[in-house]
Amino acid sequence: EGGFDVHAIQEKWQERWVAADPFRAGADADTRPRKYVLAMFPYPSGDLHMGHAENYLYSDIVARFWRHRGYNVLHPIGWDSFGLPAENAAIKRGVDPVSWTYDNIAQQKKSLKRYGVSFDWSRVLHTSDPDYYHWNQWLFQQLFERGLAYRKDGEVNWDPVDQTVLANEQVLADGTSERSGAMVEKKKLTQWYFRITDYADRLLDDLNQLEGSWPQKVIQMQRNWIGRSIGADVDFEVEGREQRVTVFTTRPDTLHGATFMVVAPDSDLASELVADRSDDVKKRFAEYLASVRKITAIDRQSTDRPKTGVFLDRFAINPVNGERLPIWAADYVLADYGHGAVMAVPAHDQRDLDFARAFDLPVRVVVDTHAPVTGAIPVIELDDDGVPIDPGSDVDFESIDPVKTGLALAGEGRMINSGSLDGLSKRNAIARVIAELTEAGTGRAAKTYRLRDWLISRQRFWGTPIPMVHSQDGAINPVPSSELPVRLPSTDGLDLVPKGSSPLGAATEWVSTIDPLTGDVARRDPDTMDTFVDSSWYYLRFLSPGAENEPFSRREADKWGPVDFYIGGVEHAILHLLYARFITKALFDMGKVEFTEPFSNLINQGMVILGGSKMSKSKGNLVLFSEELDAHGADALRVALAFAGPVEDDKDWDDVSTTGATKFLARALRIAHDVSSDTGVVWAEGDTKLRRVTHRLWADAPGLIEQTKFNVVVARLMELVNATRKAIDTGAGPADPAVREAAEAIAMIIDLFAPHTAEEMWETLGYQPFVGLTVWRQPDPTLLVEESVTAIVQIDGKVRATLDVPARIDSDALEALAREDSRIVKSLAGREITRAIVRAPKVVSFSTH
Ligand code: ANZ
Repeated sequence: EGGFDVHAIQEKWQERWVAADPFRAGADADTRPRKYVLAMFPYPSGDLHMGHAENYLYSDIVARFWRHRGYNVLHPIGWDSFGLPAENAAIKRGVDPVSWTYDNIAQQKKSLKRYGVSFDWSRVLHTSDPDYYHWNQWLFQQLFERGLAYRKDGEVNWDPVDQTVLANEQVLADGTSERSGAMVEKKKLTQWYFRITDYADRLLDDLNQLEGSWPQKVIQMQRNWIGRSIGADVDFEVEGREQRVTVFTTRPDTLHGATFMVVAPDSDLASELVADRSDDVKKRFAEYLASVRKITAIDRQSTDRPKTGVFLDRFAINPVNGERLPIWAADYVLADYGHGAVMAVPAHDQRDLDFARAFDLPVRVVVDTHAPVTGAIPVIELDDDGVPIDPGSDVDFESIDPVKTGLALAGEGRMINSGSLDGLSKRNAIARVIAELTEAGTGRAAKTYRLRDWLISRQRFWGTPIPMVHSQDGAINPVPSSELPVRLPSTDGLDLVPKGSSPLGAATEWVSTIDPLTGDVARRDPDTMDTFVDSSWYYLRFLSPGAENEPFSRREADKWGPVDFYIGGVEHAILHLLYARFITKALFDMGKVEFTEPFSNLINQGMVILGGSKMSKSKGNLVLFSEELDAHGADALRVALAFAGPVEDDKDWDDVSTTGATKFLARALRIAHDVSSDTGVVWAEGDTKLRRVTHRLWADAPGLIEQTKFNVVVARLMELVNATRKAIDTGAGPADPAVREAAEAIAMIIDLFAPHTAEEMWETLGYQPFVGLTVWRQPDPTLLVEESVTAIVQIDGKVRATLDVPARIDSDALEALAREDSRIVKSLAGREITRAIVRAPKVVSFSTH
C-alpha cells in the first residue's frame, strides 16, 4: 500500500541498527544526563501478544523521546524465564523446560527486533540463567544473615492443582488460586519467609513520595494491601491460667463496653484454652473447629453469614473494671490477624453485636452517639443489661437500642458508663485509656497490618534453588558463597508431576551434600524460590549485566538508579511492585544502593482487548504479535496502537486501524521524496503558515510526551503532514524552505512511533543516519505568537469598522467583538440587528431590516 515496500524498509534499517548498535546506553565518558526507561520484562510463554506490543511501544516512545532531548538513555530488555508455564509444558508434553524456555525467548526476541524497539541489546538477561539466579541466592543469604529470611511452621495456602504453596498475594478475592483457578486450601508446612512486615511502615509511608508520579489507583491498592490499623493491645487476665490473653483493638475507648471475648477457633490460643476443660467442651470445640476449616477466610469475614461459635467455659478479666468476660471461639475472628483474639464490644461493633444477639450475650452502650460533642456530660442510668433507660435528652433511646434495632452504634459521640473516660470524645478517650493501661502495665499503643510475611518456598523444579543445606541434626546452614550458584540439576529421569513436595528432592545425587560447617552428610533444600524474587531486583542487574563477583555495581546503581520510567500492566499493581520496593529498601539498608524507591515514575497501560472482552489463550481469541507484524509491518502497527487512545485506556483491537496508519506513513514518506534533498537550506524564510504549524508542534510535543499523551502527538503529526502536503501541491511548492523544514520535523518526531519510516525519510532528505540520535529542535518563539488578521464589520452592506483579531478566532467570539465595538454601536444608532452573518476570521455582516 502507498507504493512503498514496508517490509524492505524495515529490514534495511533493522540491519543497520544491528550493525551500528546506536541504542546502546552511553558509557562512562558520556556526559549527557541520564534516563533509565524500563518496560516490565516478558514471560517466555509462547509468542508475544498485542499487550506486549503496546507495552514495548510505550517504553520505546519514552526512550526515543529522551534521546531526542539530549539524554543518555538506558532501555534494556530481559526475560522473566523461571516459572510454572515452562514446568507445566514439561510435564504435559514431556519437553525439557530448558529448551522450551530458551526457544520461546528466541522467538520473542525475534519479534521485538522486528518491531524496531530501541533496546540496548548488549544487556539482555534471563532469570533462568545460572549467572542471574546466582544473585537470587546471594540475596537470599544476605536476607538470612540479617534475620530477614527465616523458616516458619505455619498454615499456608495450598494450591491442590499445581500442588504448591502460594503467597497470600496469589490467592484471589474469591479464594481461588491466581495460577490454576483451583479453590485454595490450608495446609500446615514449614516454609521460608522473607520478613517484609519489618518494612511495613516504610513501604506505607514512602508511598507519599510517589504521589503524582505513580497512578493514584496503584498507590491506593498498595496502601490497602499493607493495611495499617492504629489502636492498642490490651492484656486480659484469664481465670485459672498463668498467661494473659492480649487483644488488638482500634477502639480501646470502648473497653468498658466489652461484654465477652472471642478467640479464633483455629488459633493455638483456642486449643490451649480448652486443653484443661471438660470432655464435653473439648468435643464441642473439636467439632466446631473441623467445620470451620472448611470455610475460606473470605467467607469467614463476610458480615451476612449467620454467626456461629462455642463457649470455651473460661473467663477473662477486664483490666479496667475487673468484670468477668466469657470467652468464646468463633470463626469471625481470624487466627492470623492481630493476636487472633478480640474484646467484643457489641454495642459498637456490628459483628460483635450479631454474635451477641445470636447467643444472647449482654450489650452495653459506652458511647452516646447522640450527645453533642461539646457541652455538659449527660447523666444516664442503666438497666440490668447496661442499656441506658433514661437518656435525659430528647433522644428516644428505645429507637436506637442496638439490641432492639440490631444496629451497632459505630458513630462518634461522648463516652458514658466508662468511669474515668466519661464525657470524653473518642480521640481523647483513646489517648486517656492508653495512658491508663500503659501505667497499669495492662496495655499499650499498637499497630497492626494486613500485610503478612512473604512466603517464598515453592515445591517446583523450574526456579532458583534455595541455597541452604539441612544437616541430619536439624541444623540449617547457607551454602558457602564460593559454591554459589547452586545450579539446578537436570530434570532427566525425574518424576516431575507435582506431589506436594519438590521434585528436586528425588534428584538423589544433587540433593545429597555436605554440611559446610560440620562436614557431616546433609541434604540440599529441595524447594525453589517464588519467581517474584527474580523480578524484585532485575532492574539493578541490567546496570551491570556481566558482573561476575557481585549482583550489580554500586557505582552503576548510583549513576542510573532508580528507574525514571517504569511501564507495565496494572496487574502488577500490588505484588511485583511491593516486592521490588521491599527488596530495594533492604538493599538500601545493606548499603548496596543509595535510593529507597525503585521506580520514580510508573505508567500503567490499558489492555488490548478484542470485541469487548479480554484476549486469552483459552478463549482462542489471541491476536498474535508476529502475525500482525507479518501482515502490516512494525511501523503501521506501532502508529495504529499509539493512535488508538490514551495510554491508560483499554484498546479494542477491532477498533485499531492499521490501514489508516499505513496510509499516513506513506503520505509522510512521500513528502520526503517530494522535497529537495539539499541539506544546506536556511529556513528563515518560506511559507509562514506552514512554519507556524511546524513550530507549534516543536513547542508542544515535549510536554505532550511527558504527559504520555502519545495519541495527541500522532494526531498533531497527521495535521503537520496534511499541511505540508497542501503546501507542496497547492501552496509554496516543494522547493520552499518551510516545506523542507516541515519534512525534517516530521522525520524527527515520527521517529517515536515509526522509526523505520523516520530513518528512511531522514536518509531521503539527504542526511546520514540515524535520525533516532538527533536532538530535537527548539521552536522559534516569534512563530508561536498568535497570528492576527483584519476582520471587516459591515452594517447593511457598508463597512463600518475593521478589527484586529487572532487568526484562529471562532465565529461567536468574532461576532461578540463586533457587537461591542464602539464604532458599530454608534453606526447602529439604536437600530436593532435583525440578522448576522459571520465568516471567521474575516467578515461580520449585520442587517437591520
Ligand atoms: C473492639 C472494638 C470495638 C473493635 C468497636 C472495633 C469496633 P481493622 O480496622 O480491620 O484493623 N479484630 C481484631 N483482631 C481481629 C481478628 N483477628 N479477627 C477479626 N477481627 C479482629 O479492625 C480492627 C478491629 O477488628 C479491632 O477493634 C477488633 O475489634 C477486630 F466498637 O476491638 B475492635
